Amino acid sequence: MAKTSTSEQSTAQEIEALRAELRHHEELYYVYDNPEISDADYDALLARLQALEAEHPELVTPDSPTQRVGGRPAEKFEQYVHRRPMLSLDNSYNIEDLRAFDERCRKLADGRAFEYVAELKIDGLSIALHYESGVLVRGVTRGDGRIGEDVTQNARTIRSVPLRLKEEHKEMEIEVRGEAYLARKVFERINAEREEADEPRFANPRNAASGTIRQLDPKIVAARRLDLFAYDVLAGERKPFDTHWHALDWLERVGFRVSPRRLCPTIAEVIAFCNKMEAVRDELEYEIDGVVVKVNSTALQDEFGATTKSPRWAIAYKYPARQATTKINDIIVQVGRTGALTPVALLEPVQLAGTVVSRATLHNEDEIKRLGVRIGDWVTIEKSGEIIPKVLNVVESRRTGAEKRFRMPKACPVCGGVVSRPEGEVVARCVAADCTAQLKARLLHFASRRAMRIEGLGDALADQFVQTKLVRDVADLYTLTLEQVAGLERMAEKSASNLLAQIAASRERDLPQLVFGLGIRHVGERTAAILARHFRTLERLGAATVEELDVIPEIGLTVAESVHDWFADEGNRALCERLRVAGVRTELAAGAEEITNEAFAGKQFVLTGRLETMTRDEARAAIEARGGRVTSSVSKKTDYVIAGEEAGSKLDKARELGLNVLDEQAFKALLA
Ligand code: 3B8
Repeated sequence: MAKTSTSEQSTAQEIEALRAELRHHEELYYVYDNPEISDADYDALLARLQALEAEHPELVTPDSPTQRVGGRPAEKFEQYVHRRPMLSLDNSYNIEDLRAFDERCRKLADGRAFEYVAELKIDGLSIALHYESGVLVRGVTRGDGRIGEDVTQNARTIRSVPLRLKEEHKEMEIEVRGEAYLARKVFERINAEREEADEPRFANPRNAASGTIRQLDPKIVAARRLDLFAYDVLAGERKPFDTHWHALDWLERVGFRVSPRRLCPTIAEVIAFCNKMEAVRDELEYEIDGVVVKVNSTALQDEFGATTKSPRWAIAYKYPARQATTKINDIIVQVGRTGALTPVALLEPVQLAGTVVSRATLHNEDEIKRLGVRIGDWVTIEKSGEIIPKVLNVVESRRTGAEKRFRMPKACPVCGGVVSRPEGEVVARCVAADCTAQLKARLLHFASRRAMRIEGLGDALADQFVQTKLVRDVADLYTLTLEQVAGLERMAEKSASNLLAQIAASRERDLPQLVFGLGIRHVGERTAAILARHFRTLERLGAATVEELDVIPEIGLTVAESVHDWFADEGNRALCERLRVAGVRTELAAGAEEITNEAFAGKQFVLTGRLETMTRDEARAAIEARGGRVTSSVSKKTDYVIAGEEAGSKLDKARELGLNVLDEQAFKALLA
């Protein structure tokens, strides 16, 4: 071995120690949803490791946590032939189908006893992960089942995919198969960001996940936060465990996430599991489209074999989709804060998955063309994880001929300004600089809960501010006087002074909220937080070059350019300066200034059910502001479970574990 100096040795040691620490925290976070340290502390450790690896490129290994942030974009994906084809599952849509599957299996088993494993069917896409001596060496999509695409770089960005197995298997080469997916929350964030960026929305989390894994730029993939549930293990072409149940246990042991499952001696138990999971389906953080039922014994699996398409030892039991049929009474056009015109269908109110739906977004002109929707049409609508349902298709058979075609307006429906839709873009925009609809939308965004949280600044008030020209940009809010506000229609002095107090209080919001509130294109809540934490002051963020922005993990070139362009604008710079002069905090709040509260500091909270007096985000913010953490699943480590109305399985689990359960009133008391 070459001579190495002691300092090099100690660097190598520090690198290994950092990696071990990061792996430990990744597992707590991504597999157990139970972090011990803050995101900022994690980022600091990762940054230290990145710095050391940059100085010592020879010490970089493929299983280092730094490899998750995404390297250079690929030109294209190489094809890869699966050693054992990745088949797809046969579907069944009702209990009779399940019983028929059971009959077939029992015939094939010819009197021998066997069990089933029922597990959740995650609505994502299947990928294969290859490990050699415990290290991830390759990730491949299912493709057509025989040939997939090599997406190794992208697979590495998935935090719930261990880059190194915690325990090696006696086989040198192991293939783990699993379902990559996007959590509902992440899906909604991505679609919000895409809307902001004028990119077409993804129809559902599955499409979004599949578009993401096939992204050539791994940085974008890293920012999208895919997740994975493992569901199978192979060693070459063989299954290395005697039962599927043992395989799943092993997967969990070596660092994978495995979805909720049950060992079922009879098909009746399988059916009970299907029904139970259907009832809690909406509470899950990810979309499922059913339950997968598998014969447990791998010897029997091999014996039953497969058709060219699907294995005979497994079946997917699919839940009914949440769809409804209703009529489009009208199509209106809304103007967003970037001037984007969004057509919205006003529906004949209809019951769908527990709520009454009366609006559905049509997204843009191309979408209306694609669907062929007309005013007066009967349509099928679907609600997935999103709050706003979407139109799936037109029920052509119900057309009467009285339906009217819809045309996007040539002028802004609010200010009458010019509408432009540049070549190649899907979104039409009002380009008037003084469009009141845009200004109003900007004000509402700035004042919204996730931004500067100015309570009481709602739709009607924003309208008046804009109409009376009292407010021409968000900085004007901070110079409003009591006389001006009290002088507005239907505004009592008391409400006016309340509003001014709210505006004054918003000066103290932290930098991430301000950056988000500015409404820079492509900068959603998460990106705003990354930028704020990186630059720490608005001034430094505003002075950053495209290159400086682009090198930040998770910030891609589009965002970098958008941020740079925004701050390059004279008017926007002046706006920032006026906000600063008005006393708005433009620096990241130091850790010491956080309010900590004995009852909260270092404690873990889980929120479940609906609170009457605050939203989930507000409750989370209140807990975090006092030094507590909010996690999504209940475990022994949970200190408090806050249970609102209609609390579900989390509350049951909390009671089972004997945890502290607080109702809303008790929680408020604790906060106070
Ligand atoms: C055999 C077993 C395909 C699948 C399988 O959560 C096969 O097991 C498969 F040919 O696609 N979406 C799962 C999921 C998917 C599959 C599976 N198990 N849990 C899923």
